[in-house]
Amino acid sequence: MHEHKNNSNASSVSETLPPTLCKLRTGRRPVMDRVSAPEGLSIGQYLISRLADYGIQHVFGLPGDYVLAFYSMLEHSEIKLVSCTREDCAGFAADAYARVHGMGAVCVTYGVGGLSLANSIAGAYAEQSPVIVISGATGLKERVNNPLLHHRVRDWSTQLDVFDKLCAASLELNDPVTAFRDIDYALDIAHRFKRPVYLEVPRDMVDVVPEHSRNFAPPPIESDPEALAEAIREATARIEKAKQPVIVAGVELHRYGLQGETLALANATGIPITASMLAKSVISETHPLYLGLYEGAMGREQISSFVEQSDCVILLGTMLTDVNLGIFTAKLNLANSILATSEELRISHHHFHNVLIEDFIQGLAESCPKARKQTLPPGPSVAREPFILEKDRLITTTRLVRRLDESLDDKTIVIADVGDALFASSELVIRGQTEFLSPAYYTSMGFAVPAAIGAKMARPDLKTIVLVGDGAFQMTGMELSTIIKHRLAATIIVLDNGGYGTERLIHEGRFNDINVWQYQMLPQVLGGGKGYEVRTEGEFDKALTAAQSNETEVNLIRVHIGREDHSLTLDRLGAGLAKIVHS
Ligand SMILES: Cc1ncc(C[n+]2csc(CCOP(=O)(O)OP(=O)(O)O)c2C)c(N)n1
Ligand SMILES: [Mg+2]
Repeated sequence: MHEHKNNSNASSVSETLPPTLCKLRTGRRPVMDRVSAPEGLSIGQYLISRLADYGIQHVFGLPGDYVLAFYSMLEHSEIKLVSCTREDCAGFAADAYARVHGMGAVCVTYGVGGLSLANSIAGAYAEQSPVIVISGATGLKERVNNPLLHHRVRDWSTQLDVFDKLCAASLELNDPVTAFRDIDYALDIAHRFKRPVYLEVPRDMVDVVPEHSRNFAPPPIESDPEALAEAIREATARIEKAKQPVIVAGVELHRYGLQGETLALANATGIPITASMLAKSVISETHPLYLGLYEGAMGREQISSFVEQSDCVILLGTMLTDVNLGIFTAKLNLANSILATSEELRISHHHFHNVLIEDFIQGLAESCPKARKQTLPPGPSVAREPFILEKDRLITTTRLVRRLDESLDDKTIVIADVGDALFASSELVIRGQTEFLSPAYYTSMGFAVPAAIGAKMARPDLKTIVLVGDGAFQMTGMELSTIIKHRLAATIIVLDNGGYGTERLIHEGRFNDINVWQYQMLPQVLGGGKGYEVRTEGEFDKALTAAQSNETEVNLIRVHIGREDHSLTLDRLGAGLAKIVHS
């Protein structure tokens, strides 16, 4: 067994994490075993106390009569309520808060609220973001004789059934004896499996103080020691035999707090790291062993061929989604790969059961395989050309991203919406760890502006920059109103190409054109912040500089982008897909 050289690295990474994430970063272990529930608490009060146990300091949402009693209880608690303009926006905000903070919560009313929230929670499930969904509901006593109460659709349980499909656990708190246990169970599931959970609270249960309450003892989840040892032996042997091993870091490394362990493995062995799009910035993109994003034909050619020629691709916490794999233009040979996720571990064609990803990565780092020394392609910060501003030149997406890149530091979170905003921002070099957020798998438009609220509430110390297309902005951009109401500082860059540019590439049609808004006037209309309208590189430079130095309010920069202009990444994807279609 080799010495575990970089033990210290894991702790230095955890020191840079926000305190809550440090507390939660042990992945599967329960946050707290409640031996007995505190006496005299009502169901609503108990739920609030447990949210606080998980470090949740903000709950996003929108009230309605079925949830007012709980809302008022929340308002009088230590937790801050953040009301949004729509429930789906509150869901995106809670999702971003969960990604940055470790766990998030959203609270809405029955039917009209919950069903509007469903799409955001579907995204949280798909991308493994632990959001606690709390919904009010009709009182149990009100249901006698089956009346048609407002917001009800079909059955009393319709909304519960919908969320059952979108969450890792869905429970109605309809029995005082089991309510505390159900709350403990749901929170434990969200924490350990990094997925949303749903709690429905009938309005006449909020103030009920259970006479007896059951406790939940979270079962331990542990690796099978023999399977673990064998998997580490086999992975070590493969890595030592390989000519060109490479790590593809996935989003689960962030969700389970395994960046430190992964860096320990890379630093000790010299194995280079790439990341998938959904995991962008899971490892700081300026780390010396970081090569860039691996995204099939969408990514830099040098990186794609390095990974695809590798005889040992080590996929750690990576979801094999179409976007991560460059819309399936990636040519990965799983027979040459080690794939470790929270759901499976396979080494070539051998499948191992009951091995936790955290134990596997830690064990592998400790076994410290002797990997061959390799000549590496340059990392993203070295590979790029110096940027020379051309003042009067009409700005393009690629040049905008280069200019933006110049202004990034390790105190800036970038949030990208779906569309070319997402593809273009893959070209940014994110300096800090986990400072890039995007819905890069579920790809629901409208994520980014509301997500800025959640991210900013979770990390007020970091600057927040949003890149969003005009189409996506028209979906949820009114959430700027909440940003302004809470006096949050953020820079929102709206890429205005008059419509759905990404879709135009796939299929032209007038349905891809949208109504033109004077986006730059919105701060004035909504009561705060500054708006800018830019066409040239010089104008963008000026607006960005002003926005970056304005740390007290929102700055909206509307950038006119040519109708046919695309980022390099989107161009590469188009070319890659064309090759597949025409081969
Ligand atoms: C909620 C939702 N509806 C529809 C889509 C399908 N869709 C994917 S990209 C896109 C166009 C995005 O337009 P815009 O935000 O202006 O970005 P652009 O493509 O112009 O860069 C659409 C409609 C989606 N991803 N999400
Ligand atoms: Mg557009």
